Amino acid sequence: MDITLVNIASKTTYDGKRVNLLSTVGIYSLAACLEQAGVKVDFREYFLDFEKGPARELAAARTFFSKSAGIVAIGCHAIHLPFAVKAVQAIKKDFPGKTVILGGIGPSIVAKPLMEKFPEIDLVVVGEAEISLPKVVKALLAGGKGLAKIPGLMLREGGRVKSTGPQTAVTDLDTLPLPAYKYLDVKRYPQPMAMSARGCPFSCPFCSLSAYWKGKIRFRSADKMVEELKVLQAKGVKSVFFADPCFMFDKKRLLQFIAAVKKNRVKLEYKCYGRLDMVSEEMCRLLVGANFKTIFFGLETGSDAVLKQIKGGFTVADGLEKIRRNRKYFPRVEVSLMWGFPFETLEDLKQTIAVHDYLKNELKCVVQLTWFQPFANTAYFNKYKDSLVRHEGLSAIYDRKQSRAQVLSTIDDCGEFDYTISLRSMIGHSHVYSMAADIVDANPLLFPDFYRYQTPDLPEKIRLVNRIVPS
Ligand code: B12
Ligand code: SF4
Repeated sequence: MDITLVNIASKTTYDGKRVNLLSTVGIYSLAACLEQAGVKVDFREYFLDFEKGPARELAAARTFFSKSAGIVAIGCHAIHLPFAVKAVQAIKKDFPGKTVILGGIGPSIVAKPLMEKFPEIDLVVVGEAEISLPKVVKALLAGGKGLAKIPGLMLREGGRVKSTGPQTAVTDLDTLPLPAYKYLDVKRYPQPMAMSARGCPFSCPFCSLSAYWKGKIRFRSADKMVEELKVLQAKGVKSVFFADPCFMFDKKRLLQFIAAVKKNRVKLEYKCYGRLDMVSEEMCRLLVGANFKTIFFGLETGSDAVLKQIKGGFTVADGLEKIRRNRKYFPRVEVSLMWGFPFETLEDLKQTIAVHDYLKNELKCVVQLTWFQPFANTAYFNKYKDSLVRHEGLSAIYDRKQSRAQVLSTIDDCGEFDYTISLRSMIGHSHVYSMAADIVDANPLLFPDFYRYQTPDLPEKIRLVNRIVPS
C-alpha cells in the first residue's frame, strides 16, 4: 500500500444506543481521487471509543497505526485534533521513518501554528484535497522532490514552516470521480452524507464553514448527483443527508434534481439544510414531493439583537413564521439555536429559550440548543480569541465521569439520536480531553473548541440552559 488514509470519528453508538447515523463525504472522495491517480490506498476509519478510557484508547491507536503504510494521512474535525496530534506523536516515536500528513477542517484551520508547535507533523494538506493529495503522495513516493510546488500545503523547509500558497479548489465538481463508497459501512452509517455543492456565498462571522470553503459556490449537476445516489441505493442505503448549506439556493437546479431522481427511479429519503431567508412554501412542496422527509434550519438565536449581529437579513419573527408555515410539509423539522455569544445578554438568552420551547412544544420541531463553540480562523475567533474561558459549566468536556452521567441522562431524555448534537460533542470532547489535557490546556488557540467565549451572566445562563440540555 502507498498510503494509509484515515478518518477519525467518534463511535456511532454509546452504551449500545445509537448517537450518530451520518458519515462524512470528503474522505471517500479523496480515496476515489487517489485510486484514480493510481495510488494504492489502505482506507480506514478510527473510531474513538469513550468506553475505553484514555490509556486503553492510546494503546489501541498505537496498534491501529502499527500496520500502516509509509505515508499516513489522517483527517479530522477540530474536536478530534488533540487526539490526532497524540496519534502522530506515537506514530513518529514508533516509526520515525513514516511521513505523517494531517488534513480536513480541524488541522487545516490552524495549520501553521499547529505545525510550529508539533514538529512530529510532517505536512498539513490544507482545505479540499482532491487535487493536492494525489500529487503529494506521488511526490513523496518519488523521494519528496517537488512538494514545495504543490499549492495548498503547509510544509517544513529549512527548519521553518511554510505555506505553498492557496489550495487549488475543484472548480468543476462534476470532474471528480464518484466517492469511493465501497468503503462506506452502511450498517454503521445508515444515513450517509452527500454533497451537491461546495462553498457558501454568506460569511456568517461565527461559521467555520465559510472560512474553510471560502465564498465561491460550485454546484454539481443533477445527473452526477443521481449517479451517486444510485450507488448508495445499490448498497442498501435508504436515506441520504445533503451536507451542503446551499442545497436549495437555486430553484432551477432543484427542479433538475427532482426530474433526474424521478427519471432514474431513485427511491431514497432525503434530508437537507434550508436557509430561512431563502426558503419558500413552493420549494418546500417541491422537496416534499421528491421525498425529502427532514429539513434543518439554522435560526441560531431567539433574540433579534443577536440575530442582527450574526446573520442579518431576517428577524426572529420572520424565521419562526417561515418554520411555522413549512412545518406541515415535512415529517421532521430540525432547528439549530446557539447561546453564549460574547455580546449576548441574559435577556437575549431568555428569548432564545422561549423560542426553543415554542419550536419544541408548539411546532414539534427537533431543536438543538448548543453552547456557541469557538472555531479557529472565523471572524469571531479573530475578534474574541482573547476572551476564551474554561468555565466549570464545561465540566462535561473536561470530566469523563461528569460527561458520562450527562450523556446517559440526555440519551434517555431526548430519545432522538439526532437531537444529540451536543451529546456527540460531549462524548468526543471529554474523551479526547482525557487523553490530551496537557496539550489542550497549554494551547487554547490551537484547540479553542475545548473552551468558550466569555459571556455576561454566565452562571445564571448555565443554570437556565441546563434545564434544557447539558452543555
Ligand atoms: C458529516 C459531518 C459530521 C459527521 C461526521 C461523520 C464522520 N464519520 O466523520 C458528524 C455528524 C458525526 C459530525 C459531528 C460533528 N461535527 Co460535523 N460536519 C459534518 C458536515 C455536515 C459534512 C462534512 C462533509 O462531508 N463535508 C464535505 C466534504 C467534501 O468535505 P470534508 O469531509 O471536509 O473533506 C474535504 C476536506 O476537508 C479534506 N479532507 C477531509 N479529510 C481529509 C483527510 C486528509 C488526510 C486530508 C489530507 C484532507 C482531508 O479533503 C476533503 C475533500 O475535499 C460538515 C459541514 C460541511 N458541509 O462540510 C460538518 C462540520 C465539519 N462539523 C462540524 C462540527 C462542529 C461538528 C461537531 C463538533 C458538532 C457538535 N457540536 O457536536 C460534531 C463532532 C462530534 C464528533 N464526536 O464527531 C463543523 C466543523 C468545525 C470544525 N472546525 O471542526 C462543520 C464544518 C459544520 C459547521 N459549520 O459547524 N459532523
Ligand atoms: S452558517 Fe451557513 S449560511 Fe452562514 S456562512 Fe456558514 S454555511 Fe454559510
